Amino acid sequence: MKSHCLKLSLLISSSFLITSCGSDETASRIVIGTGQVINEYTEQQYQMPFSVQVSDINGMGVNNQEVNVSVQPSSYTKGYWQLNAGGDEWETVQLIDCSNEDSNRNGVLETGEDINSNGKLDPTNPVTIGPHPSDTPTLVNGKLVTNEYGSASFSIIYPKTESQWVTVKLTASTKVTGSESSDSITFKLLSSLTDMQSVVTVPPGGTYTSKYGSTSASCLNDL
Ligand SMILES: [Ca+2]
Ligand SMILES: [Ca+2]
Repeated sequence: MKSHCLKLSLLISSSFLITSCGSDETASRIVIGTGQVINEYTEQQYQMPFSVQVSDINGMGVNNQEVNVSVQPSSYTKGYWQLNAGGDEWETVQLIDCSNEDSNRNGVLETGEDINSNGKLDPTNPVTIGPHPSDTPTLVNGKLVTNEYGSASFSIIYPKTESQWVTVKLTASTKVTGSESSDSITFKLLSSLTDMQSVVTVPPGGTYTSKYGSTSASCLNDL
């Protein structure tokens, strides 16, 4: 009889442990990482690799966790390229940063959003999310799922012409037992060092000016 009671109490104890483990997972954390490396994806596009880590409050990686990644432009920059003082690298002269005109971020031009009066939303959303160039697990069929250590990798791809002229906000989020955790980083789309140092050719992207304007330090026009 005694031993029967003991078994029962062990069962209660183990079911309590399972509940406790679930609440640990609820307090998961997600962190975005990048090595700031810019690869040449095609002649016209760059690729920048990223990773995410999902862990519980004890720092243990959470396996098989689906992660959502999104990128939205937060601002654009007006300006132009010139050679630096040493003549060995392209550099930008940045006139002004202007907020994304799509204030409600729905991709639709609405009354009051076309601040520079050119008939369209600026900036365009120039970034697509794609697979990582070498790491696994990576994005497959639009889905990013962590490995046994809680890690997963992906990249962003964007036209060279947008590099230096658009700032984006990258957000990664995940849901564990109904609770969402997310991490965001905001950064200017970068150009590759190789293209910056190709001073015998044109600047990165092949144009000398920002497509959003290069002569007026005002967000009220596209000059
Ligand atoms: Ca809108
Ligand atoms: Ca506009």
